[in-house]
Amino acid sequence: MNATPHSNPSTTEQAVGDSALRGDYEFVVVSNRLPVDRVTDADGNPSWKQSPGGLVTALEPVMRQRDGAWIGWGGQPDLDLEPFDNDGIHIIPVPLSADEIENYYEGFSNDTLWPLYHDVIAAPGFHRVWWDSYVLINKRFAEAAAAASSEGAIVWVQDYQLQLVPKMLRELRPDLTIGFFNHIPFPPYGIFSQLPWRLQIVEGLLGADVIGFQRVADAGNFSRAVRRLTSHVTKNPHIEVPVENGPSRRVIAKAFPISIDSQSYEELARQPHIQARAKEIREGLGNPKTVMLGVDRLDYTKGIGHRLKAFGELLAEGRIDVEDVTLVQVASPSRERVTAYMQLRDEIELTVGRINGDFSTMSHTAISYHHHGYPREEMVALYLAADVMLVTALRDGMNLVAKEYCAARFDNDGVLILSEFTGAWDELKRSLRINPHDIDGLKDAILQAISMPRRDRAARMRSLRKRVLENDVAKWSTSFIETLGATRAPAVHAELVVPELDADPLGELEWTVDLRFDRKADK
Ligand code: GDG
Repeated sequence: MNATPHSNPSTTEQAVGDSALRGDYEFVVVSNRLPVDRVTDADGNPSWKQSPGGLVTALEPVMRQRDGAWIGWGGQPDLDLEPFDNDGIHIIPVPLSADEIENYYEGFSNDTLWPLYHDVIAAPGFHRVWWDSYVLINKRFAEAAAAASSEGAIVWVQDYQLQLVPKMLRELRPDLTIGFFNHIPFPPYGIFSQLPWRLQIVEGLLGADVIGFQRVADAGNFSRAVRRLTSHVTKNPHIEVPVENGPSRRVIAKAFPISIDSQSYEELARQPHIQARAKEIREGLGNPKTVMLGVDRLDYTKGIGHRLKAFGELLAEGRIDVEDVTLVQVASPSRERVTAYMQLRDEIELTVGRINGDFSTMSHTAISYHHHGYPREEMVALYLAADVMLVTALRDGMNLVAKEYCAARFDNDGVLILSEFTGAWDELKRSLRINPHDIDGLKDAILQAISMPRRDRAARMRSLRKRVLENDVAKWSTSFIETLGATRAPAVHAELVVPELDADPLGELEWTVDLRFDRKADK
């Protein structure tokens, strides 16, 4: 079948109950970005390259087993393409015009919701034209999902760009089982209540049968928002949503902490050429005693400035020496058309320049700064090369980098410094916990990490790795899909067991969850 995913959005209401809105797919994933990239060869011929990050690796077996489709935007303006098959997954592109990208994606998603949901670290913009565009595009995605899904199908909607889709989709297709997963934090009510459209967002999400969050605290924040904005009865993890002329619907809102394809990171790290590359990286840095590493999208939520401040002060106070300690900072380009991100880049690069100007020597650079994206193999080599991993986010839904570092360290070495404001902190308690706002505390943690004896490092890393290897992304998706399945008839639930996750032994995975959902859109 070739469902047309982007019929005129204004036809949504007319389409309700329309039998034409039926597709062939039993399992449908809806995300802002497709899990494939459009690449053009030397002759200008376009083709699609799968970019399987953790999520697609986890969902691929379910997709294949259950006739799955993936709905999302192709990453470029005005890409109005027919659905196609790619590596066993049916891809349904949703087009966005340049104006829609500006208003729905860069505007409402990345300049309203993103800062609001991350503790207003930056000031959110509230603009009615952005909101109107968000509603319109959510409708378009909902229509595409309605058109693709078979009778009684399961639809799993991903992330904050699509919070209205569950309700819109339920109105179009009451027969579907709908899940939603929020990859970023859900803010406390005092912050969420600033949003002029807070009720619409809550109602949008409540269209789902299961709403998944990264942390228990996020699920709690959502339930509190429901209580403040509606009269629905909530009893953790259930929310009773009244239905006109019928029994109420029971929605589940709870934490499903996301993870990574842990085994594939370990397998990559065990490859001799990656270990050789790690050695080469250290040599290139002048073989300092300690290599510290930060890997982040260049985003104001990641606390990159806080980490630079702590590092710069330690150098200035002579508590560390540039000959002994180097900080490698990978700041991958992100949302480069959003003003707050342009300003952040200027600030970070100014700080890096100052620290390097003040402290670097001819043979040793204080901060090795890289504003690039790297292939996954290079990331793993960096993880292996780093004695200390710095995760200093001011607020982060999960933070996969922290988990990737642990998964890669099969040698049970390396120290993870981890912000308590990440979802990962809930699980990785044997890391060195920091509050990134406490610069003195952060400096102490850096010194503690640098001087930690091998035995302590090994004991901590062993425990961190156990956690990350046991709770991988396959377990995450299985647990979510089973919970979703359990909201349906038992017979259907029985079919929903997710088969073994296929690892990626060749390590050809280049981009990750983030890059699919978000970062690639910047290109
Ligand atoms: C959102 C939430 C949540 C980064 N640079 C490169 C590269 N990366 C990869 C990392 C990691 C991913 O991007 C970033 O994931 P994070 O979890 O650290 O952060 P966000 O991008 O903000 O992701 C977050 C996540 O969604 C999943 O739910 O954990 O809280 O904000 O995998 O390795 N990968 C490659 N080259 C790079 O240069 N290959």
